[in-house]
Amino acid sequence: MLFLFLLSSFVFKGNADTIGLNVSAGPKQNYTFPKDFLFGVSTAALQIEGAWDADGKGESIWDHLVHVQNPKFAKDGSTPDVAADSYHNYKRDAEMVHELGVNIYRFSISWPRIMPKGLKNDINQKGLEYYRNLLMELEKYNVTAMVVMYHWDLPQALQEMGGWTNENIVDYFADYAKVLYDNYADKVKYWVTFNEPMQVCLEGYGNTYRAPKLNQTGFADYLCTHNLLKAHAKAYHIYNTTYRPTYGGQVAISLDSNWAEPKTESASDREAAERYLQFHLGWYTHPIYSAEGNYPAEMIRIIDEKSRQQNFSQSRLPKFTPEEIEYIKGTGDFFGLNHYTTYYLTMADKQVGAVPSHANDCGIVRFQNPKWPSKSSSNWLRVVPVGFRRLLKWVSNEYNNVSILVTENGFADFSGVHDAERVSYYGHYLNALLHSMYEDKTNVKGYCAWSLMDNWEWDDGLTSRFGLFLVDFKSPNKTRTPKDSAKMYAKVIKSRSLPDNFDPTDFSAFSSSNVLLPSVLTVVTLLSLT
Ligand code: PNW
Repeated sequence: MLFLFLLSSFVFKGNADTIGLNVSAGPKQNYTFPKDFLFGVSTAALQIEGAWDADGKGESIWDHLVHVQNPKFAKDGSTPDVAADSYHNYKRDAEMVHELGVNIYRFSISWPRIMPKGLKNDINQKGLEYYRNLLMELEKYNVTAMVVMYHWDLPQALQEMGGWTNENIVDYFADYAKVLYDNYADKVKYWVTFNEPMQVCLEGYGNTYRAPKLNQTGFADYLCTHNLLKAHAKAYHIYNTTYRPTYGGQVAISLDSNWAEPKTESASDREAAERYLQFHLGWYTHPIYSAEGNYPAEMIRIIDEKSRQQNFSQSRLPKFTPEEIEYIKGTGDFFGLNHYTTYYLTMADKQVGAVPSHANDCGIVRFQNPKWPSKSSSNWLRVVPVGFRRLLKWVSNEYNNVSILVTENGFADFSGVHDAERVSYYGHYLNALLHSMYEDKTNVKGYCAWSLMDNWEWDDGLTSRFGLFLVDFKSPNKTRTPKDSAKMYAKVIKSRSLPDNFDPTDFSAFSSSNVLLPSVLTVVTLLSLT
């Protein structure tokens, strides 16, 4: 028994991996969350609302994907047609938000629910009513609304005109934003134009991982980003000039980023990690948050050069005019950051990806250490809290100590209310956040957990659960039940500190992903039987 104890503490508490990264973000301290620190919880319309064609809602590109393009898209064959049925359960949703004791509820509005074909000549009053009701419900509980205008569900009618590759979408999006401001500016303090534009453009236009599965990397992903950034800036300026004087809210964008850890300390690996960050996060954030604006210089240089070599008459990376650079620069009142996991980076020693492609333009290789704690239903989600701390520092250094609001962070499992892994994940990542604020002096203003409840997790369907509340998808009312993590999060918010029993060296909740323990247990059991 003693032997087993010693062995398991060696296996699970020793958290330096073979390459050398200690995944813990730092030792136990008595840091507390400042009084004005904002806690929140996030969801997205398509993932929870259901009612995909109710009361005049138009078809979105995700409806089209799962009904027409590929009904087997989600690995369990499910669709978001009903999901958690928040269209009918919004009162319970608001009540759950209230039970957690958070300050902010970040949810998204479905563009085709408000404008069925995406254009302003046809506005669906029932759709407008739904979100107004939800906002009033939140107001009742004193919860501040953070509204995401676009969490990936483009009206299909606009996709048929080219979607984000059609420059006219800048004006269509601006019209949509105005409708939202006109109807809800009195009730919304924080506006987020786009959630994770990289998933929209790189994975949806450059790949097949998200709708509309265009799979035209090296072209459509760059075009999509170009128009999307202009649409973001236009929505920002409209608020700034017309609505901010009256309502005084804030407008920003939510960007997703993994942390990129150099595989070794070599100059080449460090360059690969930096290139990863610039070609993914910087692609979106340099134009908005840097002092000089525009895409990262290194990204422009590499893609221009490769395009020349590939015989194109112009660069595959579109150019902003000097006026556009100025117009986009500074259009974020805070930096919305979504973060889940970490990768190692190294330079590719041969061509990577198709020629041309975004991956080939990057010319780097990323991988994870299979020994990093995991045990998640999302195979990419490994638990590396120190990566969160380093990413926050990178963003702060790169963008002049910008105000950061973490708009998503969380962990997925296979279901159940006793979710020790999620409890542990939140402990570790909030510990990283506290170390970041107190030791690295980053300007983190708030944190939203992903997600309020289990939902339709895109290609993972209903199999991968990110919720603080469990949703019984089989029950007629989609019954919601708080998990242990919901109770833990509520306590953290109330006490402004990490749980008393939190141990930053303890990753044992994720232990069964480690192949060593099961084999050790088997050997020990066999030995004890003989
Ligand atoms: C985010 N990655 O997506 C989305 O904003 C949510 O809608 C989603 O449910 C949540 O994270 C969990 O998946 C991402 O692998 C998913 O880098 C994966 C990655 C990035 C973002």
